[in-house]
Amino acid sequence: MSTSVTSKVGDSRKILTELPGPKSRALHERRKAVVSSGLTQGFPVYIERGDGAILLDVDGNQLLDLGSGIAVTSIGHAVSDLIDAVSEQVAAFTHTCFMVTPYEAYIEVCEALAELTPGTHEKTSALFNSGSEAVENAVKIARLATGRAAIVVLDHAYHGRTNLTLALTAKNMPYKDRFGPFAPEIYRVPTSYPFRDGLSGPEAARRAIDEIESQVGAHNVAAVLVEPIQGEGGFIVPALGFLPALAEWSKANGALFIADEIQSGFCRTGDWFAVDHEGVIPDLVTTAKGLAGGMPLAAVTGRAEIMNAVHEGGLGGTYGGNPVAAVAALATIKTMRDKNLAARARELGSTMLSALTELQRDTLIIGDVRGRGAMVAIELIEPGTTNPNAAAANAIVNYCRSQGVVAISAGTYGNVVRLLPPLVITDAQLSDGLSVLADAVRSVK
Ligand code: PLZ
Repeated sequence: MSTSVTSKVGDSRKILTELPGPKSRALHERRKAVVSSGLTQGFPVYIERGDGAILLDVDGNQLLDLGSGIAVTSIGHAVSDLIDAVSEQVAAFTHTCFMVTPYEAYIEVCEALAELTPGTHEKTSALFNSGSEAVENAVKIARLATGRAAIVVLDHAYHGRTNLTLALTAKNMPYKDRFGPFAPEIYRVPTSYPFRDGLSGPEAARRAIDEIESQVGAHNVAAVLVEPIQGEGGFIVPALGFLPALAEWSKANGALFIADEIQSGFCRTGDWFAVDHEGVIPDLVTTAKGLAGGMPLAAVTGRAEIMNAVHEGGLGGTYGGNPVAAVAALATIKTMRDKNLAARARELGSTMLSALTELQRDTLIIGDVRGRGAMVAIELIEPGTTNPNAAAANAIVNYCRSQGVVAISAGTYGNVVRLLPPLVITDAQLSDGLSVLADAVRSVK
């Protein structure tokens, strides 16, 4: 391992070699011999250190991070409070298994989740390692608590890659193809996708509810599971009124309303949670990613009577709520509070949305600019149509990467470029990133 403790990370993008540079290319060759080619290759620039919104690669290039490792490092890279908390915990003990001999940090994380998630009702949580695991457990809990089997999910949904969560995820390639058979009793209904359906929130909700009632039967539904802003599906922001109507329908019909806030939660959209925007109070909330600043931690949080309906021993796992990840979450939440990162996300959002809306006027390939807070995207189309233009999205992402800007694509049709900067990105860094993105869009015009 060649990481040098003396290497420093600057505060702006600086490219010294072609990208990927020679050391990254050599690592990539080594990788090919031993890492399964089933993993996405992404941007094969190998990282040595990070600081704030800058990543230093093994060739000494300083990259601007506009992806936060898919909405994970919202507080930025190398945050001293998190480093201190994790280092102290590693020195104290790394693991006991909470089910064998417990420790305080797990309780503190659950206290924070009870306080921060929507609603003032009594809540309890269970902690896990990945977003997929949290979603799987939310489904288990919902079925047990309601005594019903059917889970309703939306078109364009992404909920994970394990077998049950693949059944919940919509997109075939690359996620589901030939990995089935998938778990039964999952029903998919239309989402609210204003750019493509032109429906108001209540109209889109009516369309979804009609399908649930006619094709599933309200009394069979254990839960309606939604991402309040769909992430991998293309940063689809539902029309106002859609989420409240689905939540109300669920309540009226004895079904649980589950918000998957794994990508949209923890200040990303300018509130602690994306559902806060419309005052929706879910029965269960799944969280991960931004929760622990890069350490693997996920949670299901919900109404105490639902969460506690499970028999003792029904929930668990060796590592869930690992103490190192738990203290990382506490440091992350403290940083979000101290720096008021929800407010910063709103500022970043207004800067990004106005720059991208202006860019849209100069080009025929941006069909839609959308997002909330620091979860913003452009949807690329073939000029004069609404046909998805995945080639343009790929070209834009590749151009950004060639300039040392880490951008990522999304979308059922692969035609969305999404921006998920660390919430601590500076104005100068963001404006640099947006100008590279503008050049990228113009380069494919
Ligand atoms: N729910 C809303 O966004 C993870 C997936 C990347 P895990 N999204 C990134 C990829 O290609 O695998 C995600 C999400 C929402 C659930 C998950 C799953 O979280 O921690 O990846 O299991």
